[in-house]
Amino acid sequence: GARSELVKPLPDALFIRHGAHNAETRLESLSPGQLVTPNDRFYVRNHGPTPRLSAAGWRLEIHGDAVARPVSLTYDELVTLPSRTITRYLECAGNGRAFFAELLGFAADGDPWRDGAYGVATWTGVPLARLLGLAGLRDGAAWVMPVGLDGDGYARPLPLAKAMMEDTILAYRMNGGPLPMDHGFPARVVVPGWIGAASVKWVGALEVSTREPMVPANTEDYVLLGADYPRPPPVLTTQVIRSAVCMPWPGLLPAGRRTIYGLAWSPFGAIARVEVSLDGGHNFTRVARLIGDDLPVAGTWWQLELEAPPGELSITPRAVDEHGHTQPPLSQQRLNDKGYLFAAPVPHPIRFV
Ligand code: MTE
Ligand code: MO
Repeated sequence: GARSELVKPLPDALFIRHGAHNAETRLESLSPGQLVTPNDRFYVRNHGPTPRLSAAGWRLEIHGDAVARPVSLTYDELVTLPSRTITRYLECAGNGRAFFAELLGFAADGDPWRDGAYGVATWTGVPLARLLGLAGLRDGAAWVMPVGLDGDGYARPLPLAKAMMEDTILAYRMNGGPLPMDHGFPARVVVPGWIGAASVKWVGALEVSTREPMVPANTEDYVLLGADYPRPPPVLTTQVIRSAVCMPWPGLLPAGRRTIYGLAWSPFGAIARVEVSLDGGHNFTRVARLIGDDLPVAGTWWQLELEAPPGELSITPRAVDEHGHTQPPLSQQRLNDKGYLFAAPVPHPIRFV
């Protein structure tokens, strides 16, 4: 029979599926206070089926017109280079797309992800800067394009300055084990703070060039298209600061004294505060308590105690980070045809019975 397009099981209790090879985490299935998302619950966003690669047959080719001497590394060679371990989030640029339609009546193209195309992991890998150093950069080197070994060779160029940052790594471990197949085994790029599309999985090559390579992921997808934007369209880079209530949609709870849990995250740093509105996002009168780790470019759990009478109530969190960035009001949410970067606070409906 046909085998599944993904390797890991996707039980309905843990995931909302979007087609055959995409699934978002049900945030309510996570443990409040435990920031790192277990691998078996981490969202998967693939442009096709997961390729099943072996470490033994794998090579990393570092080449291109801006490389001094092309390099080919085996898996064993990669994992013996000095490594760096970081805890950072990944989030799909389309996370929250469902809310363009639900809250603004704007039909955006693409899967209607809610809040669960977000996950935090502890990644171990080799900084791209070190790998590029092995090959040597020529004058004029300006772009590094990690190329995936999946179907069409998904690839997306990174400006050299971002590739050279110490936290931009070629990761081969996730949460203490080898990178799972669906998350890019044997090795993937992790570009903290940037849209998930930059963190290329199943990397087989790093192509270093003087000119920006033009590929679907920086011309048609992961760009801002629409009436508000110029042509050629701006290419997406950094994510937006966001927050979520971790409950089914809508939530259902017994009336009375309850604790509501949620997550908040920022691509710029740690979360400083989570404010909460109980009137649909007009007045943010409450401040949530942050619980567990609050890590820069990863996120934090928060909780809010409330006394709820029977009836409908919406809970709207709004994150503020250590640099003062916050979520724009819904009235300032910019629209784009593909529904990227939904940033406004989301009123999460709960029925208390
Ligand atoms: N890399 C390859 N090779 N192929 C892909 O389809 N999808 C990208 C990125 N890297 C993708 C890829 C997108 S759009 C996202 S959001 C992240 O991987 C998702 O990473 P995850 O599946 O590990 O959560
Ligand atoms: Mo994505």
